[in-house]
Amino acid sequence: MNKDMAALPTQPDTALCDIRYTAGISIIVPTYREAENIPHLLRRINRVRKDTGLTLEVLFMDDASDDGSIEAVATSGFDWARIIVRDGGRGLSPSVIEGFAAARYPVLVCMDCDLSHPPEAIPKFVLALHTGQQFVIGSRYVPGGSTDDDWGFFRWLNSFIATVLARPLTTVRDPMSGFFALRKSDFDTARGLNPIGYKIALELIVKCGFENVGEVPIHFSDRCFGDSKLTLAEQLRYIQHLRRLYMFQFAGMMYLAQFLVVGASGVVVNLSILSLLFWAGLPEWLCFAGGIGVSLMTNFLLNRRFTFSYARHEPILRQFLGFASAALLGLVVNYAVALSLRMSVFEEGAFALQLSALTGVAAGMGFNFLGARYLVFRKRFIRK
Ligand SMILES: Nc1nc2c(ncn2[C@@H]2O[C@H](COP(=O)(O)OP(=O)(O)O)[C@@H](O)[C@H]2O)c(=O)[nH]1
Ligand SMILES: [Mg+2]
Repeated sequence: MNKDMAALPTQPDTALCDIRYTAGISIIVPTYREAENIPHLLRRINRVRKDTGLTLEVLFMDDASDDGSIEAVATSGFDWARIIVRDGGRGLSPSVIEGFAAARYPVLVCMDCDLSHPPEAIPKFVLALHTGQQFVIGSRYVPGGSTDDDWGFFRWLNSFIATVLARPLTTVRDPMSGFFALRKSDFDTARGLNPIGYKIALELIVKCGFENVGEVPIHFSDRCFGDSKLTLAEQLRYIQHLRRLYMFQFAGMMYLAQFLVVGASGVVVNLSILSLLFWAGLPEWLCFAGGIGVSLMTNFLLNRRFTFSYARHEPILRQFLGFASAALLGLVVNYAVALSLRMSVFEEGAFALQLSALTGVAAGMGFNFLGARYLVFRKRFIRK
């Protein structure tokens, strides 16, 4: 989890002198139909370049905009700016990821082209990386950060809800920001990035497990030219993205939670079958056995289908025998723990018997879960 998310103090300009000797910055700008904005952005970046002496390149990752973007970069006269036209279909996150991979300098910055993000903040990002942060975000929601005044209530609410939903994943105040920086070496070691959706910073923070994430306050301006490409479909995709990140971050807990729900359903099945058989006039020993047998099967099938769905294409008989053996051993563990507790810790007192039994049940269930998770439904069964 990220430990240090406090806003970075605004650094005095003199501190920026040191960073001009940094090995270089690659600024990645995903673009789709931003021809009007490109010259303005490049002019502002050029001013930063001159003021700080930073070595940098700008890489526009364009999705075949066909609106004069290529010409806008070519005629800018800046040999440190280039445009890569992608042809694999549209997508903001994949553009950024490809841009990071193609970057030539060790510090990566990602920003929008629509002049929402002030390039003047980039030196502070670099400084923050130099002074120990692993990931730096241009933030609207830390002291000193702001948005243009004409943000309506619904736009604010939309952003607020999206941020709150990401809260269990990170304590960063503005994880929705598309303005951020990191080291290329950290990006190169990132595995399993999912290039879906708009929220690439959140994806990187969660998947790379950064310990130190800093937030630099920025003023977020409204776009001057062109239209936003953030559609409703893109926002719905965010929910999907969140679910994946939750699964990634809390996988162990999600498995246990689902296993417990299935276990509870097994209790209901057991009692129902038992009552049904008893009502049909069968002897009690058979009623108990029927209840246990059927609930064992429904538990197995539900766990196979939902809790450990990654292993549901593997041979069912082998899995069932493993599951039943783990359950049987779980009963033995349950019994042994309950009995030994009764003879040592809970020798006397009110509910001592019940407490021993409950602890036995918990130990048995824990054993069952671990057996199912790591032996019966092993991860190596995943099919690519
Ligand atoms: N390459 C690429 N860039 C995109 C795509 N969609 C949006 N962008 C760029 O991503 C940045 C942010 O998009 P924008 O429409 O401003 O989103 P908003 O700021 O959330 O309204 C801009 O520079 C866009 O040009 C896309 O499908 N492909
Ligand atoms: Mg924008």
